[in-house]
Amino acid sequence: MNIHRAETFFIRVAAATMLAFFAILVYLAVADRFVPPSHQQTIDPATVTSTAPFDHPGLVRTGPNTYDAYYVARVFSWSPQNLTIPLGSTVTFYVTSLDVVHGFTIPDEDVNVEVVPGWVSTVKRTFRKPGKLLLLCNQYCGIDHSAMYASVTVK
Ligand SMILES: [Cu+2]
Repeated sequence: MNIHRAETFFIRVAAATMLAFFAILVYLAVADRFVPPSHQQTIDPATVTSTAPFDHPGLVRTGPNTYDAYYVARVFSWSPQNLTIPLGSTVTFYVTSLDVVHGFTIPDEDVNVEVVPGWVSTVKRTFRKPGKLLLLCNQYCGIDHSAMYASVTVK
């Protein structure tokens, strides 16, 4: 078989590029521990509603100005539907899903995390502006996806 020199050259360049990308990927995954920011806590979607603290979703005070907020997503609602957060506090959200993939989004506060059944997604935010914020689902999750919203009041 006769392969032209130029073709051999470009096959080698393409193979070297793929090997370099693979080496970078392995380095980031192993040496640099490059992992998603959350999705490290698992939960059985079938028992979420009977597993603490998700059996009573809502706000839990953890310090002088810090809170944990537990949210459960299901087609097509958020629980809790309304949450009041004290102005100036830092809230860590723990969000999980009972059914399909949802997106936990508070657009006005740059909060955005994917919610995958079987996993607990976390995101932290300090609320410095008072007001009523919209909480949306930003992953198409079914026919009534557009009705999947709730509110967060900061005061
Ligand atoms: Cu949804």
